[in-house]
Amino acid sequence: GVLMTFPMNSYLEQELDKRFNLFRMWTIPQKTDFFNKHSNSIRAVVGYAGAGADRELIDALPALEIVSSFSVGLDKVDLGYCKEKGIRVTNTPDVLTEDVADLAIGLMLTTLRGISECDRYVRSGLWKKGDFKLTTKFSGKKVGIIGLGRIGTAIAKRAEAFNCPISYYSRSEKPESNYKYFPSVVELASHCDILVVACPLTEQTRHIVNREVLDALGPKGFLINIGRGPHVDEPELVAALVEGRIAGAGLDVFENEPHVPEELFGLDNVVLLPHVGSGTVETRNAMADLVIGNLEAHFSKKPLLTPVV
Ligand code: 8YV
Repeated sequence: GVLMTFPMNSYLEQELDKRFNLFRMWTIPQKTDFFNKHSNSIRAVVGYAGAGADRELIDALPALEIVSSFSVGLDKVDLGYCKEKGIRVTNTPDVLTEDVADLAIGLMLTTLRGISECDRYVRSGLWKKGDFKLTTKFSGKKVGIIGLGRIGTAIAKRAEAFNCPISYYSRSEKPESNYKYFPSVVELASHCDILVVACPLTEQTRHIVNREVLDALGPKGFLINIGRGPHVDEPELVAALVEGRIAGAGLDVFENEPHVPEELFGLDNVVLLPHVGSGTVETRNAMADLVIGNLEAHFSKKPLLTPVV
């Protein structure tokens, strides 16, 4: 049996249903009865960015062998506990890199050039009353990236085409990279115009963007987050935006999704997206194929395609 934690993708659900005895967690009213009856037959969990496999779920499934996540980020999977218990874990890297990097550039352009606000301006008939205000140029702005992994590097490559000087923060300097390295996020923030969060969420990176970082970014600086909401101290971000201590923000992720702080709804220098970094038909299909490929490899005792644990 395979347990899916949430209706994350209908193609994935349909393909899992064809191949396995599929249990849908969101349709189970009485969890205790369900686990009493089926826990010994569930050998795999399919989770995603919103609902993975925590210690409680793992403990409820004594026959669990593998967690195959429909996401690259594994912050909702207890990796240490899986390792300890010999449970394999896979994710969906690479296939979503281009989409997430494309969206990061889209957020930069939309935020600096006010594209969403322009659209609202036209629709509400305001254009007839006068021209739109001037905005901020994107090409040539200094882009600082937190996390120079697959996604961070793809963002850097795209931003280079806009003549943006690139710098980055990561745990250690990447000798193979020509981009400028800063050993702290505060230094990175004070030397860039656009700060981009593109690292995995771990205990070390939780609230990596705090008040000090936002103040280093400053009143002309923009924050772009395509990582995870908890990378940013959200009440501090809201305060910085409301008080004009930073210039604007483009956000695809939030601390408590789908809850978005309502103070942001009235701000035109903020662009708010509903966690759609990997949200194209092409990429979600490729992610689903990778989830299934990993499960099939595991059950036929072949090497996993994208193993993490
Ligand atoms: C989500 C993501 O998984 O890959 C990640 O880490 O955050 C996204 O791709 C997506 O919401 C899946 O439903």
